[in-house]
Amino acid sequence: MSGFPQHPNYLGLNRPLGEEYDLRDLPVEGALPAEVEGTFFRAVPDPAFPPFLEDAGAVLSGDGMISAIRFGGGRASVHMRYVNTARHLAEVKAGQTLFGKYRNPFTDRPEVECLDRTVANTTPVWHAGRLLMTKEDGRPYRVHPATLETLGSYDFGGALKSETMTAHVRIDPETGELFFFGYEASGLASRTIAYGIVDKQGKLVREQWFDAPYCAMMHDFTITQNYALFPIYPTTCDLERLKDGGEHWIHHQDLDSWLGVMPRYGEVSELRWFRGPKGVSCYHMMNAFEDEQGLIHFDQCLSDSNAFPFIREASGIPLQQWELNGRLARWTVDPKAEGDTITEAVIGPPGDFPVIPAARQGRRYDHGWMLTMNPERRGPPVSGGPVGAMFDMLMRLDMRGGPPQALVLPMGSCFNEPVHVPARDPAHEGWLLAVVSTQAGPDSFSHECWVIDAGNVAAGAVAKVAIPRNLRPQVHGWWVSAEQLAHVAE
Ligand code: V55
Ligand code: FE
Repeated sequence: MSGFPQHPNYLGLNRPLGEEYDLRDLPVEGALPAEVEGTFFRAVPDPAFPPFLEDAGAVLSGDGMISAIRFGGGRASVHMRYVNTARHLAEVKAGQTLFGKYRNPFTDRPEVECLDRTVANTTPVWHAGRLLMTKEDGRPYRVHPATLETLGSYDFGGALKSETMTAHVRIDPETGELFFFGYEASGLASRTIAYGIVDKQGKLVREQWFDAPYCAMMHDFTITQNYALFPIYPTTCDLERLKDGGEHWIHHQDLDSWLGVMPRYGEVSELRWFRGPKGVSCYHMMNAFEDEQGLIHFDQCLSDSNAFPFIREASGIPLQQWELNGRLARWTVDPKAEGDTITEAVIGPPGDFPVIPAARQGRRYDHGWMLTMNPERRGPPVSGGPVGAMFDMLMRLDMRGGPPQALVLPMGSCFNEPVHVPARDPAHEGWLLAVVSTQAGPDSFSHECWVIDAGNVAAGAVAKVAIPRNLRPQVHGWWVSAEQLAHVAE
């Protein structure tokens, strides 16, 4: 891969690779737990061709690749394929980049006007026997879980009206329903939010639309057993700016944040907006739940400004990464009370990539895991990923107030987001799988998939699977058990 700019978006761990492969019988150190049987799907953005204009936001526009690390019978294999989006296929055919800046179609080459420009690079979602590669700026692409072949853009059999669907869906563990939203649902820069429910069989049974207070970057949302919660942080889009060839997103420190709260099976007319602090931003929520008093708690990786340097730069915000006051914050609202008050409590460290057991989605939970930076590290973190710095510490947080546990990596190593694999024994917290990358030279890295006891992360990996290939940083992953993989939808 050549011709890429000398920019951190394309250097070191972020070096474009574009390699499709299948490697079986990977070297395993330690013993793979028998119940880790299934596939760890990972979304890995990887730009196939150099950009034709300057765009720091292109770090989010890498062509989606799907990586599958398969476990079974004490063995592991790894597989990598491009998602053959309309965009990727058009660029392969042309032998060059045809699409311009991150989420600005007015900067595209004229021949791709009206072509779907999503890159399906953010989360592999499994639901009702289907594997979907998602990105918030468009509709998902369906991928075959066994062959990794792209089956095409997916609209729930023609039922989806929204032009977009989030990469952060929420699945209720009891009903099996998938809850999702899409923003800019009725077009570029629109305030329209779509809210949808897909039943356990994969049928889109409800889609309602409502307006956000302003057009905001809405990366994630949450559900509880009775509510759907839509957070709005003041990173906004403007159609005129896009038409002028500008940035999709500008962050505003002086604008209110909001939390939209509605009964999850209710009407959008019942949605109420609660007012949050000005200028804050969050990409990922850990969870949300209702307590015995009916209060709603909403736990999120919050910071005082947008975590992406390219967005702060475009917004003229001089804050550095270490000045963002990151924290795991709990917002509490009373859906039965008058007014629009949100109360905030700090319940955990700065960091991101929060993970909980799928069985606790929308319910009170005892523990969660997240990535953070070792406060005692001496020296710079590994460069890479969209923020430019990779996390080097995994934490297990006890939400009941017990002490946290930490797994600290040595200098030069970093974590990609873990997935949780449940254990059969209810007394065991299960396993975490995470790709760990280690710098070997200025431009070379080694990679392993670690299997970690989720209840005892401080003990380190119980098994390490070597991946003898180059890998770019992953965005999100999804665990699909062998049992689930046995039921692929038509
Ligand atoms: C994020 C990632 C994206 C994106 C918007 O992690 C936000 C946050 C990989 O693409 O388009
Ligand atoms: Fe995300």
